[in-house]
Amino acid sequence: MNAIAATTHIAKVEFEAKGYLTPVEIMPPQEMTRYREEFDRLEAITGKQASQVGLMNVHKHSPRIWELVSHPRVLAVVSELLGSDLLLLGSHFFCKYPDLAESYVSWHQDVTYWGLEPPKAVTLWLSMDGADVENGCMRIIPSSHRAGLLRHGKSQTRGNLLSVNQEIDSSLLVESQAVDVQLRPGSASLHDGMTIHGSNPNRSNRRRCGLTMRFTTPEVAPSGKPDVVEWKPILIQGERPVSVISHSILGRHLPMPRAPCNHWSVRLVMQNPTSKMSRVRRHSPG
Ligand SMILES: O=C(O)CCC(=O)C(=O)O
Repeated sequence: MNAIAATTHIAKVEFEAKGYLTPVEIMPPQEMTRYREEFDRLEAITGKQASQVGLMNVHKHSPRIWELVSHPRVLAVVSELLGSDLLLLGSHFFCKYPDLAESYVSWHQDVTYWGLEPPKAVTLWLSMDGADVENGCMRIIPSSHRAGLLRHGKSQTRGNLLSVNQEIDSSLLVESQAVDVQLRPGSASLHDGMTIHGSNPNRSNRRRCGLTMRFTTPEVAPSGKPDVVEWKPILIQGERPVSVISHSILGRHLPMPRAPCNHWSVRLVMQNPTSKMSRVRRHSPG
């Protein structure tokens, strides 16, 4: 095994054992400035309140955010874990402000409401501002992905940024085992879709913004279940899973034309023959 193959192997073994990998440098902190400026621009248009979790799939409109989700280093590290054929399910900014009402992210497993069959996904969380204990960095329970999917109830505490206020009861996990995922700007963590994670409120005087990128592989299909996220995945690297994928408007807007996986919506309809698409309630991914 050569040195690069050995590093790759170690990263994958560590990820499979612990359910996460951190820190992974995507770019030096100074290179992050131009991307942070783009987030600042989007935030100025959207407003802080809505920018906490409202900026979803911006890579479809902003060439600069597209550069992040298709960054060679991002794709290389995700490929180490999932293989070279990759679907980008979506991207989502999570931003906690010091001057808004306190917000946090409850303990949860990502794939619970993601409607993936099989429920396989990896999130890359890219630090835009720098994340530490004080400003509410992400916290992860090591090896928790091995316990399988846990029951999620509703949080009783105000300020949960998750879309349906889902929460794993604290009696089902050992909170003292949590690891703080502190990251400087331009660095990332990766976690398995089954890994339990969350984050505390931002108690600093600094913003804490991260861009989550959600990846899976082409053999994964929508489960067709109700009450799940409706994804419009993009085959961001590698082979197309089926022949029905056609080029779409994405190709015209983005520097690197890629087709969305149209077979997903086809399968979604086929697996819900009795339910109208409009009746299927959908969640946002967070
Ligand atoms: O940014 C955070 O604090 C939480 C992010 C998260 O829950 C996720 O990436 O799934």
